[in-house]
Amino acid sequence: MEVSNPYLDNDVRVVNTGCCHDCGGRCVLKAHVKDGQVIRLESDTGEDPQIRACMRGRAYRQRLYSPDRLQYPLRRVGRKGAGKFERVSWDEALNEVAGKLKYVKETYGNASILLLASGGNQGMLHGPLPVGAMLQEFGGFTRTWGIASYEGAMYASMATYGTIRTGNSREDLLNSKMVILWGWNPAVTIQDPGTSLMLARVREKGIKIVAVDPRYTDSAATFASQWIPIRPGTDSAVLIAMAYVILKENLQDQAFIDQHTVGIEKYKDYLFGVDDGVQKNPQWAESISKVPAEVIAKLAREYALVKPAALIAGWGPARAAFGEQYSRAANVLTAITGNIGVSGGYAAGFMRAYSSREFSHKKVVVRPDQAKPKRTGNPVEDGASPRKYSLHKLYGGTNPNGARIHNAKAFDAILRGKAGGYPADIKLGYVVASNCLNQNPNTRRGEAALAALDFMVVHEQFMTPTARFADIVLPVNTFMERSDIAPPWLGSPYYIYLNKAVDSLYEAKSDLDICRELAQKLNISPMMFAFTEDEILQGIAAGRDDIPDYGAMQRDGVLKIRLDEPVVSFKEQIEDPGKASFPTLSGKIEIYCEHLAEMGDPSVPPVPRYMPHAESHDASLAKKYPLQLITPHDKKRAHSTWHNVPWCREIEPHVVRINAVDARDRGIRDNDMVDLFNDRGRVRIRARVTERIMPGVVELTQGAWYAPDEKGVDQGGCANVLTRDDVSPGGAHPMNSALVQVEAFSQD
Ligand SMILES: Nc1nc2c(c(=O)[nH]1)N[C@H]1C(S)=C(S)[C@@H](COP(=O)(O)OP(=O)(O)OC[C@H]3O[C@@H](n4cnc5c(=O)[nH]c(N)nc54)[C@H](O)[C@@H]3O)O[C@H]1N2
Ligand SMILES: Nc1nc2c(c(=O)[nH]1)N[C@H]1C(S)=C(S)[C@@H](COP(=O)(O)OP(=O)(O)OC[C@H]3O[C@@H](n4cnc5c(=O)[nH]c(N)nc54)[C@H](O)[C@@H]3O)O[C@H]1N2
Ligand code: SF4
Ligand SMILES: [Mo]
Repeated sequence: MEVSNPYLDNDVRVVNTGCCHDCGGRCVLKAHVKDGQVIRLESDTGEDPQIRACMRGRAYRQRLYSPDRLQYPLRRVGRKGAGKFERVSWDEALNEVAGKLKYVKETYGNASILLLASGGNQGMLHGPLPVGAMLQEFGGFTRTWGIASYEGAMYASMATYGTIRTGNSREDLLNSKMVILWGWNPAVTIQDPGTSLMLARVREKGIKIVAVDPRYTDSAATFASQWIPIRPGTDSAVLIAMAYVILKENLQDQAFIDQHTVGIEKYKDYLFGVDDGVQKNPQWAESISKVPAEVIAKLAREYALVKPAALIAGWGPARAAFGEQYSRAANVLTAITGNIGVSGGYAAGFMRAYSSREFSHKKVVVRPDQAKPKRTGNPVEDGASPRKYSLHKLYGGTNPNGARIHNAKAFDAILRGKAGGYPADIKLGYVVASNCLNQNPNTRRGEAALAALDFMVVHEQFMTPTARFADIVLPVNTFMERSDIAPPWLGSPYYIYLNKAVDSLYEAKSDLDICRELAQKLNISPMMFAFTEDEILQGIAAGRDDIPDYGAMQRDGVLKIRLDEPVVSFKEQIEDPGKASFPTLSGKIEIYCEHLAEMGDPSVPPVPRYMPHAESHDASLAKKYPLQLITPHDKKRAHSTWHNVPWCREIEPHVVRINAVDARDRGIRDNDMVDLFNDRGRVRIRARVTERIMPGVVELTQGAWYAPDEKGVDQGGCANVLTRDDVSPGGAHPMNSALVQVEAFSQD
């Protein structure tokens, strides 16, 4: 949709579009197009709240017109991973993909086709959707479950509240008296455009902001008046000790607890050592977390007394072994202090504030026969039982069935198949909008797995480390070359309409068009493919009652939804419990979760607990690998996307951050080359010696592209060379739970 602007060159049209890769935003971009080329990008200049693009979106021309863009279909000619390909026609490429799909289906069955789909594009249409529709119609496929982003936080949110809609509108933070950024760094991760602006206003208003993070993040530096460094993986201990202090000193909101929660007595049994003889007091938590006992006690008292207070429990600490325990402990703390359902408070949880699909918190208890659906839409999954530890009695969240493979285990499943306890022997990998080799844990095992596949096809824009392992690579266009709708990230009420700005470059096509052509070769006709792109988008919009005028949204490139008042999750339940209940099994906030209790398994305790694991700071492995590695999200990229964009790379070099104490012990100076390694792999990279990370912890942000040398040492700085391909019982990926060693690198 074009808007003419009299102040501009008459040959320039301004296309209202947006940016929607997988970062914490979805932003307005206005593409200035001249002679079929985007010559300039600007962002939202319209009415408040402005949905302004960050530097990555503004640098998009360098991604769109990158000399590295994949231009035409490619067929592998060298060894897998070597990156040697030859140009083939679309017809040849698609014939080969269709032939392999048919062969694998006939020879091994549909379950041997594994869809490795991820969130590289966050539009509602393009990306994995058409591929799933196609493979479903083809007789089904094996699907993964387990979102790396938030699976642990989601599990905890479901167990505690029965829903993921637990957040408040960002502007409601202005009504808080204290805001705790617990493992939350929105100055970098965005977490809805406008969040940083709101935090700046919170600070200007004199509201105290505290940051709890092993790193002195940009958010801590910009907004917080107190930084509490904490050992990774020990947050649940500190949150549990805060509950201990509050209950011991009688600072809890007892009326709230009595009316809205179940299980406080059972939690007290754990806190006061009735279970195990251990008092979960601040001294106990200090010895685990390195946070001084008096700091814990003070924070607990402040949080309980300065009301309302907003504890924002980020997903990063939950992207860890037993990550769900941290989230559970945070949720329960917000309940004990009565900070739920009130303006200025915050329930933690999954933190979705607004969703057009979920206006009210409906309680739906899933009957046992429904937990094992006969028809799932994907024939491979029909009739499969819920996976172990699934919260299958609750509606929503993820309740994967046993026919699915956890995303972190995809490589292991490819390598071990049914003999390893997986539901299928995988032969064919179908990769879309995913750089799984780089982004899934344990990259070197990933290499072995991708090399072991009989066939792999990748839809991509660039020759990523994953695409190098493909047999066929199909070039995909970007969101500037097609139209789409992007929903907001977490809680801001708006949609972006991404109008196509320019024609597809080179021979690139959309995922939708690729699947349309492939479907013909497979002799199938999925219903979706009978419609044009615009018809499908209209259909998507029609399913949402908060998009009243598709045409206006398309024209403006954005639909800002006006809410009568800021969202405060669970306001109805708290104001009138007679009328509304929590969508949990008990109808209340579950400090003690009956659904978990029924599992009778100590790894999913019914009350939150601190639980060490094989790569905790004090595990026996720490003698060999004494440093804890965390792998946060980077401002230069959204995961691996924008990695190869020069304007973004200029911002700062990719380094491992290490505290001066640890560096000195190892003879490492700032800017030295170092080796960062464990039994899974080795990364060679420059060190940044800094006080912005606590001793004992090193940081390597995720997303830089894996680039192994001939000895298998990664020269690219890919964090997942070092991470564990394990799964927490709640489904969390343990990406912040790896032990490593760092050594100065010397040539000899
Ligand atoms: N710029 C940018 N923004 C992004 C993305 C991106 O790649 N780049 N990705 C987007 C996506 S898909 C997601 S899921 C979100 C992720 O959003 P988050 O999960 O919130 O992001 P992270 O940076 O992984 O983690 C947040 C903070 O947790 C801290 N942390 C790590 N381990 C621990 C711990 O054990 N305890 C405590 N207290 N803190 C810990 C990290 O130091 C970091 O500052 O970000 C989104 N936004
Ligand atoms: N160590 C560590 N690893 C992590 C994390 C961490 O915190 N630590 N975070 C995890 C998280 S939260 C996430 S969400 C994942 C993200 O993992 P991925 O989703 O795999 O990573 P992305 O780089 O966002 O996108 C993957 C690819 O999608 C491609 N792409 C973009 N648009 C399109 C499109 O329209 N069609 C197609 N076919 N391809 C497209 C991009 O070129 C890119 O190569 O990474 C996870 N990995
Ligand atoms: S990268 Fe994310 S925050 Fe930045 S412009 Fe794009 S959508 Fe917005
Ligand atoms: Mo994510």
